[in-house]
Amino acid sequence: MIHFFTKPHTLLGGKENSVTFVQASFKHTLLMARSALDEMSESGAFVRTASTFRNCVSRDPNSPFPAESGRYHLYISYACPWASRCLAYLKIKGLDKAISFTSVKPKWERTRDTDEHMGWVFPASDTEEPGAGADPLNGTRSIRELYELASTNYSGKYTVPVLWDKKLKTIVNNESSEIIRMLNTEFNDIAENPSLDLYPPHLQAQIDKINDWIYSGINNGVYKCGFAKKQEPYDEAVKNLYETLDKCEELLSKQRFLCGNTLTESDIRLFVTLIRFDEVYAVHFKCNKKLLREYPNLFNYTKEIFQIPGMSSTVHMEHIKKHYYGSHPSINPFGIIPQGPDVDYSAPHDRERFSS
Ligand SMILES: N[C@@H](CCC(=O)N[C@@H](CS)C(=O)NCC(=O)O)C(=O)O
Repeated sequence: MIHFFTKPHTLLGGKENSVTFVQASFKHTLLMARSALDEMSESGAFVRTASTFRNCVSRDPNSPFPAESGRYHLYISYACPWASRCLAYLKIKGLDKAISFTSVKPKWERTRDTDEHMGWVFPASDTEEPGAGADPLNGTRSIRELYELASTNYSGKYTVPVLWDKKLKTIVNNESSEIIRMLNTEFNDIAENPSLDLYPPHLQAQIDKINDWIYSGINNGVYKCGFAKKQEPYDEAVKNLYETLDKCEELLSKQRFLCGNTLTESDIRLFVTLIRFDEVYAVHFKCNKKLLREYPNLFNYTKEIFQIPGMSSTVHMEHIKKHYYGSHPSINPFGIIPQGPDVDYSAPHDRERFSS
């Protein structure tokens, strides 16, 4: 395995990157986690572990991972909100010709015959599951095998997204919050839309702050509701989720986007959770106190972002529903996929009212 630690400071920040929140009482459990379903504290609360591969692609041609067209591949699942952040950047920055991508199948399957691990697998052919493709680079059967190619002694979760370096045949980075920062700035020489800056210097402090409370209240908040194994942590997560949604609703009643009148990274990060809310989280994760459709500003805001050119192609609702309802038997033992509500995000929205 190749170790390079060349992390530009702009890629850091945000609670999801931090390993310091792992407290002694459940450290052992978390370090052993092989899947999100194992990430549990003793009090029955869901606690997400940090990602492992944290190198960076750089615009500097002399860096270990220089930004070159055709060199990198993004492994995603259309179902996964974290991977979908990265796919959204590929599309709106116009990088989908320079960086290829493949989606796995939506439903977790056994990744090996000799143990019980369930995770992301590739279809055997590109026709087996619309949207999903066979691994075009390494011929692996699962995301697990990719991690094992990159590291012989890896012992963490086998998560998507994975930013893969075709030249060095390794994982560059598996943390979406860092991958999107690289896609925003480091590939501008080859991006079709280099002037779009979703993390502009004058808004960085504001974006970082917003990301923090949206991550813990909403992005990760819905998982804390859904994966709680006791009433108290569930109640607490729901309270925090709805306080945070109310705060967003209030903000978006006064301005078009989270940081004002321009789209930023914070909006993409919020969008990937909101687009899954009524179809999945409201039912599967018991986030049913109020639906997204009952928040006029948040709902119209979600429609507006969905309608940005390129964005709708990142939302594959069939994959999203098949994954959540089908991959967590402890929550939905029979894997039945609810038929509704089939929300139309391409319907007109009222956000132009903020244009000057
Ligand atoms: N912090 C990571 C989280 C990625 C993540 O949790 N991905 C989930 C899919 S939504 C996954 O691959 N889980 C596999 C597992 O839990 O075994 C990121 O943002 O990139």
